[in-house]
Order: sequence, then C-alpha cells, then structure tokens
Amino acid sequence: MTESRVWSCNEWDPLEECIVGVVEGSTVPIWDAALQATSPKHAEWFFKKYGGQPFPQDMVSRAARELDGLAELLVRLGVRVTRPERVDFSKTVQTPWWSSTGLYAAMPRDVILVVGDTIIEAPMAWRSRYFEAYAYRPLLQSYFQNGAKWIVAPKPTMGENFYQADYSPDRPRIDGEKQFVISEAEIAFDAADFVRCGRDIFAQKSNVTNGLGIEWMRRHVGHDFRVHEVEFDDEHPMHIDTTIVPLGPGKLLANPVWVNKIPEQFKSWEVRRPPPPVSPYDSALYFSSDWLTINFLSLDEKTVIVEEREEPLIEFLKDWGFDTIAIPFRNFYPFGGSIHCATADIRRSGSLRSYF
Ligand code: ABU
Repeated sequence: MTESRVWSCNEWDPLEECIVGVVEGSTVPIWDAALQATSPKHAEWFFKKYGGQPFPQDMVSRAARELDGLAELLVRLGVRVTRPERVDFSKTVQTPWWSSTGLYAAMPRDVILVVGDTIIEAPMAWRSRYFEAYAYRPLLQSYFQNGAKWIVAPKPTMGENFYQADYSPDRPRIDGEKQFVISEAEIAFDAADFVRCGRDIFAQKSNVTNGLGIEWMRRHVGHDFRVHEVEFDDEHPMHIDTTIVPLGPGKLLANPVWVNKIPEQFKSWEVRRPPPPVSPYDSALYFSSDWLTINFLSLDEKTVIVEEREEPLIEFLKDWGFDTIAIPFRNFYPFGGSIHCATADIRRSGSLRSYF
C-alpha cells in the first residue's frame, strides 16, 4: 500500500487530482415521474422522443470535445485527471422490481463525494442511474488499492413504493411543506446535494436526496464532520451546486432567486449574488435550470474555471478578486451540468479545518 491520493475537505483548496466525466455512451432516460419532477416543462418532448435511445451523436460529439478540452486544460495546469469507463448505457438492465436503460458517466459530481480520505459512492435515486457508479469502479478500485477508504451507501430498490404516487411538480408544497417525488421509504441521495466547507457539510433534501440519505451521511462521515441540513426556495431541487457555491474561507456565492435566507452558519461570511445567466429560458437545457452558469470549478481559492459565454459572471468574479479561466462548455449544458458537475474532487491540498 502507498499513501492515499484521496484527500479533499472543501470546494476551494488547491486542486491536485479530479475525475472528469465522459459523455460517450450517454442515453436519454425514459420519461417517468422522477424525471418529470426536476426537468423543465419545455424538455418533455425531448425525453418522449428520444427516451431509451442514445443521445443524438452530434450532441455527444460537441459535448465530448468540450469535456476533453477541460481535461486537457486541467492537465496543463498540473492537475492529475482520471476518467471513468466509456459504458454503453443504452443497454436495458433488469432488477426484480423494474427494468430501465441507463444515463451516462458524464457527471461524476453526482455519484462520488470525497470527504477527507474517504470516497463515498452515492446510492442515487433514478432508475436510469442505478448502475452508473460501475463506470467509476475501476478508478475507485485503484484509489482503494492505493490506500483510500471507500464506502458505498445502501441502494434503494427504486421500486414503486420508493416514489410518491401523488407527487406533482405543479404542487411542490403542501401546507408550506416541500414535497418531493422520492419518499422516505429507503435511503437515497446524489452526492451533488452535499457541499463541503471543511468540518461542516451542507446538504439539502431534494427530488433525489431524502432525510434518510442525509442521516446516513451524518452517521458515516464520523465525528470530525458535522452535516447540516439546509432548505432553500428552489421548488424543484436536485443538486445543491447551483444554489450555494462556497468559494473560499468566508466567501459564499448564493443563488439570487433560490436563497432568500442565508443559512445561520454563513452569517459571518461575505455573501454575494451572481448576475443572471446570459441565456435564460434556454430550451436546450433538458435536465437543469438556467443556473448552470454558477456551476463552475474552483482550482483554488483565487482561481475559477467558468463557461466562456458567461461574461457578466466573469466580470462579477473579477470584481470580487478572482482570476477566471474561461472555456467553452455550452454544448455540455444539455446533459444537465456544467464544469462542477462534470468533475469530482479526488485530491485537494490543505488540512481539515473549521470555517465557522
Ligand atoms: N446538476 C446541477 C443542476 C442543478 C440545476 O438544475 O440548477
């Protein structure tokens, strides 16, 4: 055994190694209640037309060029980059409860969370993502063999009882209480519903993460970490990384629409609101909100990699004292994420600290 390469406690310490996803093999998920809960209404036609089939080849090629460009940039900047397997996700899988085609290995941030020296493999909540982690297994196996800890959260069956039969995206609250398409019947979470700030980890319940999932995380990260459940005003939440984006000790970017109340813990931090996205209501955003604009990657607490068309955001970040590296990434957006989603931290230097 050698010393583990896996170590990351926050979103901003100097990045030394990360996984960059691959988009080849991506398959459009079959339209169901879980997808409907978070997809923009304008995207329904896309899933109904292509569900179960590979994403159109021209979309894949354009997005793959941008992803490869990101991977090459990171390598040039001295970051070690690993990539998952290219898997054909159009194959149908069968469990005792259901059958489904898959999705992709394009968004490692959704599947893998590194907390300290431990890799946490998320159980996920969509049937199309049930086996997604296997695309990362050769990498995880090698990190394990090099000394990392690796834990896999229990997977829900994703049977009928797991989803709320009476959930409607048009009624996201009942008596003021947020409703979600997944139930509390079994543990579920996507890794991207957690954001790390040293000893403090913030998590939201969403249409892919339930209370049991957050509790599972709380019990497994150990006494060095505190998991705080936070709630925002996104009525169809899925993934926290376009809602709050911690950029460094004491600096928080907060979504101007969904974060009306800053969580108590951040009260002493400088909180700023980004400008609106340059292409709001983009009909090619099939899985996500327009706020992919702030789904960018910190190389360290001064430098961020952002999408090149987001000029108002770039100016805003420069005014705040950040160095920005702008890259083309717009063709990746239709797959549901930007530069943060397309990567997962494996190693950032720095030690475990409390920032609150
Ligand atoms: N996976 C990030 C998407 C979050 C959003 O729709 O804003």
